[in-house]
Amino acid sequence: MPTSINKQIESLREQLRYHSYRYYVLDDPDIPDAEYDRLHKQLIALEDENPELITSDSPTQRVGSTPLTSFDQIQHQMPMLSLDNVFSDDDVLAFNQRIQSRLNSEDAIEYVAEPKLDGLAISIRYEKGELIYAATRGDGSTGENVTQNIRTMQSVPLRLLGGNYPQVLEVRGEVFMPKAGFEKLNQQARENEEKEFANPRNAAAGSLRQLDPTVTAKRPLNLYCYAVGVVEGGVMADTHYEILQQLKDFGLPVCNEIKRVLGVDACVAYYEGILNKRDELPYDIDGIVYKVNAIELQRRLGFVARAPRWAIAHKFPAQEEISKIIAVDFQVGRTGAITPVARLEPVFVGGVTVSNATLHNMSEIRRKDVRVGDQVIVRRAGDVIPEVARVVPGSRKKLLAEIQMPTKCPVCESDVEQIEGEAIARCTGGLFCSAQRAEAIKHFASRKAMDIDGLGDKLVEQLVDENLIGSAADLYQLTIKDLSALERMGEKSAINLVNALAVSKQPKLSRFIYALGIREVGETTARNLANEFKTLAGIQGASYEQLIEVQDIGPVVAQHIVHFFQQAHNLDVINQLLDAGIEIQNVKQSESEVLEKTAFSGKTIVITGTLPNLSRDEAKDKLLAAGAKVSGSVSAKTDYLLAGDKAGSKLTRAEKLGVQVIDEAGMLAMLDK
Ligand code: D41
Repeated sequence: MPTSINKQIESLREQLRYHSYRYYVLDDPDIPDAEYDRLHKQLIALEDENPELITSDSPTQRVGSTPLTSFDQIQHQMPMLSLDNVFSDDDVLAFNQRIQSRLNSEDAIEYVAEPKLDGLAISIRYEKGELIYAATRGDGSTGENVTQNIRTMQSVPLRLLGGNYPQVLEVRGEVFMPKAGFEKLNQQARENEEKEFANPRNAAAGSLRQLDPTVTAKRPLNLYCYAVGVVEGGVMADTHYEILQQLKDFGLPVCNEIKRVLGVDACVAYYEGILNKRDELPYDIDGIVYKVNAIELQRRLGFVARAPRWAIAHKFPAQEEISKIIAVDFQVGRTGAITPVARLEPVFVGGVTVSNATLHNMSEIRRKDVRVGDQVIVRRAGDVIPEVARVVPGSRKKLLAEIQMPTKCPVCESDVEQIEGEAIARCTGGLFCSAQRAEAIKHFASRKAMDIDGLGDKLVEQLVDENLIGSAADLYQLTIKDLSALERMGEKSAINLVNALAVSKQPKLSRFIYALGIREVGETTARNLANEFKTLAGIQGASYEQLIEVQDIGPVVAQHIVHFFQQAHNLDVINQLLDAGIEIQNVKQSESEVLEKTAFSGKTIVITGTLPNLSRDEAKDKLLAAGAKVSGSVSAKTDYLLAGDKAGSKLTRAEKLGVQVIDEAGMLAMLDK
């Protein structure tokens, strides 16, 4: 009887280990989470009844209950090396040159390229397949014993899989916190009014340094292995890449972006590829590591000081740098929103020089307690606007005044209004405020609105500054004479612009609605309004109740639309536009019915890569006109991916999810049907 219980317990443990492996190593679970939980509960119940059968490598034994008072030191039997850093392609070429000349080889070297995770290096020791201890890197020779904490991580096997592992195996890897887990942790911290972590790296470090493992157990930590240390009583493969495959077979997680590349050019190409999808990766990385693949070549190359000659880290441009706030200005946007902007000592961050960064709004300023004169972390990630992320802790050496929202608009001196419960303060000047006027007119003229060729942002500002126009309607009163009198404007350009204005006079209803710049009415909403109500009068006369019935329109947008058409000055501008000869192309009664019948009606489509003939915006216009929804990211809900050249990660994702992929010709053929 006890043997059969023992068998049952062992079988449950094996199943749980296997499913963890499917989940964490293969990223391909074959049972739902609930089923895993059920097996886990079953094991707990059996172990509760038979405590003498509990072993320390059981999946139930991850979280120890005794907090430490301090961490013990552990001496690494084999030191943990460091990595040299380089920042430019030239440095990578030089690295490759050194290797080729040391090896006396003209042939392209095979490398393994790996994302460089931004976490903490650790070493985990397994003996006879059982996790014995885990230690931080420390100074490379001695680290801290963090076994209790590492054991709480679901992705770390307490027992290796299969039987082919060496008797002693030390694996080295990076412990990190995925971006989503980090956001969630900070969200909780905000709700509990606790201190937030500055970035995922700090959060991972803080979590690993917890003396109480029950705290660590609640932290979303993950591990990717990237090397082996001590290996005894068994052999590992003779290339780095195959060693990583072996680690996976033992149940250890390895990053699946890791690739073999032949030659230094392929290294740099890999770097560019990963840099391009850096923001889409679910974890932070700060560069790429290149390693010579053949272990024999690694051995021949050897080490300098504490770093191998056969590996190097090619760092990405930093996304965060320190600068100082010289002043704070308040910018007025098209909708009157007032945004505090920090003027900074210029700093190179995310690949560009930044001297202005947004502070978002007053509540963000208070939350981060930012003041003029502070040393701050400036952050520029991907294509997003540079922002002041936080004050450098402990850097404020003297009393600094709090930043105040001005009570009057810095542009027109109208009152500034801060609505209760809304983060954003607004100028109440409306079209009276020249900032809003200029922005409103730029928007009106823009490509997706009235598409007035040759009327760029600078020219609009010039026209507003010189008081030649006070509203969009005034554009249509401009003469060649007025325009040629402007600085930097030749007669030819003046003629072209007047022509472009004339050409723009027959906008589709949806473009005209979009051009009005009603708050939160984007292209799609404008199109839905046009399809629903068919005429400007129809939209203008629509009640709040009618508006919220329209696809994609919620209470807030409906309120903005109603409010817009209640403002006398807005009606004035519309009437002036109509008087100036604007002829809106209404939606014909039958048109949206036709819309519903296309192959794309109601379908969700993502566009990626470079199309052979159409621009992405042109393709999008065609798809929207055919009743499609165009979205930015591929998910299980995506119906089609329209893919052009250099489609990249969205294509990979679409293929993985089984989303149908079409090209430009395919799309045009479907539209023709
Ligand atoms: O992802 C990383 N952070 C990473 C770090 C990596 N992918 N590979 C690494 N390889 C090494 C050698 C070549 C020395 C085995 C490393 C590190 N070292 C490393 N991490 C911290 C110090 C050194």
